[in-house]
Amino acid sequence: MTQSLNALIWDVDGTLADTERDGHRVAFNEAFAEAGLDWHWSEERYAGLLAVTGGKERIRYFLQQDAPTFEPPEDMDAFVADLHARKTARFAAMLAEGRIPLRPGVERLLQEARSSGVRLAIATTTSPANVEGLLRANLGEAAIGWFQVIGAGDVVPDKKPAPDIYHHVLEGLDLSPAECLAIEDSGHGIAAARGAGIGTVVTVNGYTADEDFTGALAVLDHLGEPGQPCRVLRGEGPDQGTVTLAWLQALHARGAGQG
Ligand code: XBP
Ligand code: MG
Repeated sequence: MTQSLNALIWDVDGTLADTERDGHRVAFNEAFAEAGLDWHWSEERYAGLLAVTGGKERIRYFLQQDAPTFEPPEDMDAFVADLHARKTARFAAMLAEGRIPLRPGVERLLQEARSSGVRLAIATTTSPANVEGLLRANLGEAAIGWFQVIGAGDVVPDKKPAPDIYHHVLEGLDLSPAECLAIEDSGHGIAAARGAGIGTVVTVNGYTADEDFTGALAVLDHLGEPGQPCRVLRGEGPDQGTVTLAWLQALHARGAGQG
């Protein structure tokens, strides 16, 4: 018997909002300048650095890859943590200024799920403060409470593409993978969701359009809005180019067991 769709599990960066190129990347550069470092992550360089999820991990990866000429500090953990805290503060300021809107269809689909009793959760690599800031800025403080579980950042030892964060969220929801759908934007994200056995819909963005989405139930350019239809990039797509809860429920029923 096919399990009904009981929860949507949302990724954050690139899915709820297009946060990387003009958000996180800019916040990292502002933090480097604030710390007196002459590092600058261009849009192009950042594309390569997104191979590593997690801001702290990304800074370490940059140091290994680009080995900037600087005197390595005694306590590297503290150095990286301080830089990341500066970056997170800068990103929080951008969110509070309303500079990072939700992607098309996100608010509409969240409201459809809420009014249909389909539960909501978040599974993200980004820091918890960024999730709350994004929801608060775009939907108001109460929206944080729409999500039964917010699995974010360091709450699990291994970040995406490891499935840990999705296992953490399934446990918090007390649901099986077959009762859920994940909405993701990246190769790392679908790898994590499918690693946890969860059917996944992908909405790509500028940095992820050419990544590997093997096993996705659908690959779209966004969730669509009436008058702003989505484009189907792989697999099947919704009628009229708008991803509705009803379409996700039908897709989930057809894709059951593909997880
Ligand atoms: C994307 C990430 C995050 C952000 C930066 O997360 O990999 O690391 O790039 O945020 P997801 P932090 O797509 O899983 O939402 O600096 O807070 O890690
Ligand atoms: Mg993402």
